[in-house]
Amino acid sequence: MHNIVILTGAGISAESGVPTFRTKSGTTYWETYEDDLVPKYHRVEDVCTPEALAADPELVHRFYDLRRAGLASVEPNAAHAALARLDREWSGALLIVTQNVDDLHERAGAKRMLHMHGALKQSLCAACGVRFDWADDLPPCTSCPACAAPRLRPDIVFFGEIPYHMDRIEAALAQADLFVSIGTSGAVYPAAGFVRLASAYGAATLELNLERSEGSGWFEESRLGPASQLVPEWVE
Ligand code: BV8
Repeated sequence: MHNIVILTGAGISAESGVPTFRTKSGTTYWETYEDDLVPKYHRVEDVCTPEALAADPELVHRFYDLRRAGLASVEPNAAHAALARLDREWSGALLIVTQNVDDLHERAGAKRMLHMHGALKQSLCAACGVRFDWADDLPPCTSCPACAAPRLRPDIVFFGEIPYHMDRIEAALAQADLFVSIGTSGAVYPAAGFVRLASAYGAATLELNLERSEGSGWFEESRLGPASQLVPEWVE
């Protein structure tokens, strides 16, 4: 097992207190954020599509501002720490591909990782594609004087947009001896299809999840339980 690719989803951050997207009760993440300024959302389409950003940028920015603010009160858990230790100690190739937009993998010390759906701590100029570290007083888009009006947006991959780093992910999957999926429902593509790609390339496949995911049938092995317990056990 020399080359490992690990896919993580909202479930790895759940025990840190970050809400997941799809819960047994059916209440989705998108409906759990509200405050006095913004109404309760009822659909992904309200806050996580390019059309939503165009229709109501204030609402979309507010939704992501709320989630970014939430990062201040959460910490990495034992699962993030175990992956960071594996990253430090593993001599073979290793890539952590996270669907999450929180910064818990980085804060745990992970280095060989990427955010395929973007990151709350970044913003993007939609006019020229330049990224900024998020700050309260966001700098004007100084990199593109040509921008008549810089169009800063959350550096988040909305539904209908192409995830980041797909070439790098597909190259890693082609070389993988082992593909491990942690804390994801297997509901969102193309991430949900990675297990099939890895399998087709001959990799062994393992799922660590609280409950069987939509893609469980594609894994050689599924271990069910909380990530904070399963991941350190697996890394050991
Ligand atoms: C694209 C950023 C084209 C925003 C997100 C019909 C069929 C198939 C596909 C489609 C279709 N119609 C449309 C599509 C495409 C669409 C899609 O897949 N839709 C789905 C809903 C059907 N996908 C897209 O639009 C993507 N783009 O396809 O472009 C393309 C692609 C490739 C190449 C060229 C062109 C873009 C998708 C990205 C959208 N942005 N996030 C934000 O975060 O606000 S998606 C969002 O869902 C998050 O990123 C999240 O990570 C992701 C997946 O959710 P999960 O992470 O799995 O979280 P979830 O709550 O669902 O599950 C949690 C799991 O953890 C559960 O299983 C639970 O049991 C488990 N768990 C809970 N607690 C624990 C635990 N496990 C362990 N321990 C615990 N304690």
